[in-house]
Amino acid sequence: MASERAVRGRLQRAGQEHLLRFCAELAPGPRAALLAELAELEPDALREHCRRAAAASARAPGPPPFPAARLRPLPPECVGSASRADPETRRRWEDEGFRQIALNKVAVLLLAGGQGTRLGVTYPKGMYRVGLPSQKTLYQLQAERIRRVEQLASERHGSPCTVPWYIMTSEFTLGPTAEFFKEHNFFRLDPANVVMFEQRLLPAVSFDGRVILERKDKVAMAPDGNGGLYQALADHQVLEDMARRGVELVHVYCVDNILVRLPDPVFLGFCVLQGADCGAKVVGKACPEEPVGVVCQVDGVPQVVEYSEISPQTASQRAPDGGLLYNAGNICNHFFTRGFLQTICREFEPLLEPHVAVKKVPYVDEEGNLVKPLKPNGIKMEKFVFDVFPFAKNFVAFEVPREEEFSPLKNADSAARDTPTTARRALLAQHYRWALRAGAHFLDVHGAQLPELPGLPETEDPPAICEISPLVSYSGEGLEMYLHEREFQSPLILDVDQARALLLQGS
Ligand code: UD2
Repeated sequence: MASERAVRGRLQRAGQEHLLRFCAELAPGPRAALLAELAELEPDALREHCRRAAAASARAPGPPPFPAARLRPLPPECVGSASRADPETRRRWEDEGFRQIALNKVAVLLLAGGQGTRLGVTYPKGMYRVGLPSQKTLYQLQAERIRRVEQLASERHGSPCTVPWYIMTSEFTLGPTAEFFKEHNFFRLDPANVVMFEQRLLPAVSFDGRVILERKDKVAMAPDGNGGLYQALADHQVLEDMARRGVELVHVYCVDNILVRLPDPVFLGFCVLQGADCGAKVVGKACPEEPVGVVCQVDGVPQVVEYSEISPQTASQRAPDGGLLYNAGNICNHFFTRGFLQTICREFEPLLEPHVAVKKVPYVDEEGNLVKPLKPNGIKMEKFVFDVFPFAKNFVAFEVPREEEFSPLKNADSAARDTPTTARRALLAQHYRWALRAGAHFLDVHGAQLPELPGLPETEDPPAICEISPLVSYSGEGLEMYLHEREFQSPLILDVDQARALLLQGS
């Protein structure tokens, strides 16, 4: 156990001795917990962390770090498009992606260490149900997509294959996520192919450079951002695990996009055939103020400028065709080769500059009272997953249609956008479109045919409820054999059993 004397010495070195001010009055259990937590903080790194935070707060709010003069849109030669490519090219990309998957060279990596503060839930976002008829959670949808892609790749290439699923968690999400997967029998994936690992936490710091105590016996800690990925990969030898499995290509994504395609053979194939070491999927931005980063060039090098770091004027700039000049919206969906990740972890991770977020951080005051501040009082420092893009030798972006691939769950239903309702509608509208395309007819209670989608998928429910299990179709493929020239009434829940029943009826 860490002795108070040793811990005090380390904190003095870091200039943070105030963290022990309630230590003497704590019961033995909480006291030991506090000392253990403080003993983990490396004094020189802590001193530097606090210095940087205080310096950043002195600059805040300051001008955006990326003035317009440094920015350019991406050059067209490094951007591919799923919707504008001709069918033959698209098929080539998809074939290549499936080939790599069938060779067991592909892994997916989920960033799931965030705290879901905006959504306002106390459990990991992946466990959230948006109210689908099947009651599936985000984690279950993702697990089933992985299983379906494994099946499709195996069928195409005639041998079984595996897509390992790496899940980065944090202290806040690891326990409940691991428990949830066990409770659900890993959604019938082999647990040996689901690898969870934990990112680090960093202390929140006041504007004058002092680490904040959240309780008398607890430091206010927060995950070190989704760019904590690179440190976490090194901490837990994850790249070595990938190497042992023969994984060469890694499809990284964030937890809250209900439409996420993972792994996506088309995106993977495009990146591989372009010889890319690093890539990002993008969608056209919905409006200038949409909270997504923009993928662009900064000083001639590919980078993402985060929504919190771009000025409203730059975000609203128009291109000659009238569209947004910075229109390539980042959807936190990235491609990396294992070699690229290795180079980042070995050489460049220490060069990644943390970003500063000014937040309201609950704290104990000098008298030991718990305070929930009404105004921001602290700084959290985070690294961003995309900050490695400037180190790529061959960066590509891949544009995909929003209605097929992006509907994030960020906010509670009281907000106007990116809510459980908009996410549910986006998925059900997509499945309704797929069913119509496969030749299904939906009838109302009087037997009259229901129309195609009348409005924007985010603002209205589709005319009929249709939910298709990812185990039956991953991206709308193969539905004709169940649905062609058949009539249905709402709701149509096309799960594996229903699909089998429809096949039997048809034969
Ligand atoms: C992210 C992107 C933003 C845009 C948007 C689209 C980053 C830094 N920003 O913004 O550019 O693409 O998504 O939806 O990628 N996470 C961790 N550890 C952490 C913090 C976050 O794993 O310490 C995960 C989190 O669980 C989620 C993902 O990273 O899966 C994105 O995090 P977020 O929802 O906080 O990011 P957001 O919406 O601000």
